[in-house]
Amino acid sequence: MAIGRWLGAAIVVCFLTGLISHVLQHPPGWMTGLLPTRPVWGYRLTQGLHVASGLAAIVLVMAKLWTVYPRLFEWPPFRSLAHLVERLTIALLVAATVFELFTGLINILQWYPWPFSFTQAHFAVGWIVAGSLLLHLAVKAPLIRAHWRKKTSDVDAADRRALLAGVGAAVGVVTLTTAGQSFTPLRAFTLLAPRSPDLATQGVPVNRTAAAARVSHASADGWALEVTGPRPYRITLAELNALPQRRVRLPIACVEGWSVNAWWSGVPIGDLLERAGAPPGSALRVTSLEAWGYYRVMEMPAQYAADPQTLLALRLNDEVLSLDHGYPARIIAPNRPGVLQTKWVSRLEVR
Ligand SMILES: Nc1nc2c(c(=O)[nH]1)N[C@H]1C(S)=C(S)[C@@H](COP(=O)(O)O)O[C@H]1N2
Ligand SMILES: [Mo]
Repeated sequence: MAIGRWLGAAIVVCFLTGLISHVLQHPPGWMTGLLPTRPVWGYRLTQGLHVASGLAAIVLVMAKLWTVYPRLFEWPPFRSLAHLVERLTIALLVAATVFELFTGLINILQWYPWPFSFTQAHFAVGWIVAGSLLLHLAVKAPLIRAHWRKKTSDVDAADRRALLAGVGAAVGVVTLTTAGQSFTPLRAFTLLAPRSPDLATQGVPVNRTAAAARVSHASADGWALEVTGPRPYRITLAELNALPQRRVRLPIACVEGWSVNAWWSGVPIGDLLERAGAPPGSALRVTSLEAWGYYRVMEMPAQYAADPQTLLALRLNDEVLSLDHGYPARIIAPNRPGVLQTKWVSRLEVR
């Protein structure tokens, strides 16, 4: 029961933070204008929790299945219609949860062995987990109520304590050795995190390298930013460097759970849009030099484009951006998923 409770809590946290991540990346039209730009670390927190609760749930699911294991092979398979329904909801819950945790885990390990789109499948099956968890709780409600009424627990209290301590320790170890990827005080313990922020250039890890995106110094040579709008223009790197610069401290928060704060400097996007004659409240489409990739084109709602902290960044931690971090220019905006912090920007289109 206790393991079930923890697992339930982990699933609820994972589901809600997953919803937040989905909405920030694919908002339904009516929500686009409502996405908040503050706190700047909002997505860093929710996505850190998403991955941490998912990793904890992996340990808890294994423990839970281990404690109920004999009942999975009960014979006869069902004794009544109610019993059959109960077992089917459990089968659905287990299958959907295992699918979510497994696809999530191998996604943060950057391994994509499946033919379907990870984000769509992971999002859809998340609803199945939530629905079947509610069904499971409804079916088990009488039992749960009886448990809460019972005063003292019975015979094998010592056994249960030992099991809970073991499971607690396992969850603790997994959390402690991975949470440092987003929670700086635990950075020293990130043994199991796939991308330690310390194995990074300019103090920030790199998910997709310039080589993987087929961007080279040669393709960035002779670069000029193209800005379309009522008064379209092109602007070179030297000209961008000559404009008033702003320096902000913002995190990169990857959907895969790692995140890190950094100093970014460059030209506020609002200044570049104003120069193109964009009316206030304009949204933006950003295109990358990269020839192919899911994140080549990015839509930026108006509130991010107008935010004084949203930059076309030219510098990272006071050095010129490395090619891997998006040289000659990249986007950095507050409270947005890493996938939307477009690197190697080549064009801004006022919408
Ligand atoms: N053009 C382009 N920009 C991109 C990506 C990409 O694949 N192509 N990856 C994004 C992802 S997933 C993340 S987490 C951030 C990471 O930025 P960094 O490599 O500078 O840490 O860049 C984003 N910008
Ligand atoms: Mo990312």
